[in-house]
Amino acid sequence: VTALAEAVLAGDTRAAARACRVVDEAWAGHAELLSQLYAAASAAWLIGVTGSPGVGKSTLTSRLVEELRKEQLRVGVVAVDPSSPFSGGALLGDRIRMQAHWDDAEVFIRSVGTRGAMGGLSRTTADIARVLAAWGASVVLIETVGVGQDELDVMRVAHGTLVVQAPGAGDDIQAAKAGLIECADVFVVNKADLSGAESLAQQLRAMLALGHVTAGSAQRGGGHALGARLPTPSAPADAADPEWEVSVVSCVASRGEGIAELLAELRRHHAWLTGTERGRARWRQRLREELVQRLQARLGAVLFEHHRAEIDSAADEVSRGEVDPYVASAALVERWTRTAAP
Ligand SMILES: Nc1nc2c(ncn2[C@@H]2O[C@H](COP(=O)(O)OP(=O)(O)O)[C@@H](O)[C@H]2O)c(=O)[nH]1
Ligand SMILES: [Mg+2]
Repeated sequence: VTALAEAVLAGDTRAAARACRVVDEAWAGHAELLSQLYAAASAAWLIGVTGSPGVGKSTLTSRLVEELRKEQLRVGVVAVDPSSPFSGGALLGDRIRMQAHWDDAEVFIRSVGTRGAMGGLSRTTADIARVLAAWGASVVLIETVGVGQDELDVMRVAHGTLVVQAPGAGDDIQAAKAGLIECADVFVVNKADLSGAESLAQQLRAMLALGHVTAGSAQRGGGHALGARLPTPSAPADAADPEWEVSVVSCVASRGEGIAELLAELRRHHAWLTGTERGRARWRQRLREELVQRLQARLGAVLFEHHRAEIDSAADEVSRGEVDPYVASAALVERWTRTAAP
């Protein structure tokens, strides 16, 4: 493990590919490997790119890679394709759109095609992104389809998240899921060459303005989902420590238009995240969520392994109708927490 970690840290591409497999398939030693890579990986900038199928995420990602390569930066790309049954397999279309970078030794493209058995898709994606970061990528782009909760959870590992939308995709604001909208640090209206793009951008800006209102009501207990990551008007306006204002950038990814502007906006977001109190507090919160997720996965596994016999016999009692699952689960937890107490 240490030899592999050292090779990855030295920037060896084949070692990075191997480390990706170790992590993807949760081979023995994968946690130790990741632990050895973590410090170096923390230096990288992780950018999430999400949105419905066909809006142009892969095209946009490829253009962002191009832009970053102009600055001689090493870049990693993690394409999340949960529907793919092939481990490590990417959609053919993505391969074609990324083709420009396949023979560039400074670009590492890796797809996550399976739901990792250990802690799910978001765990695997975060870990793969960190391997690429440890290999030396200054920026890692993570492309995922914004459909299920799993795919959205993936975005939590990113410092900044782009939510891509396009006109005529049957994907106007009304159709967009609240979860997807809450992910956004920057909205991209792609396919700005098509009619309807300007109106889509206007709708998004109007929705963000509305978010100012609903975010406040969420804080007062209204619980409006939209408010979660949007600026809160009830927070005192503080010029020295501003809240991040979600913005809207228009692009024509297929022609490379608007990409430099988009990257500049992402950098502005990153400067906010790392350079302000509120930004740093948000990032700490995100790291805490990851820790809790990992704890839940590990505790669950330990618990089920350790108490398998008890769980089996409780399941038998439930199936015989001797007890209901509410009482049975409460009784087990009660017993375990009592045993665990000092
Ligand atoms: N008109 C137009 N088409 C685009 C643009 N960007 C991407 N496309 C096309 O949209 C389709 C889907 O692109 P893709 O990047 O695979 O979308 P993804 O599924 O979100 O990754 C492809 O045929 C692209 O060529 C754009 O800015 N304008
Ligand atoms: Mg794609």
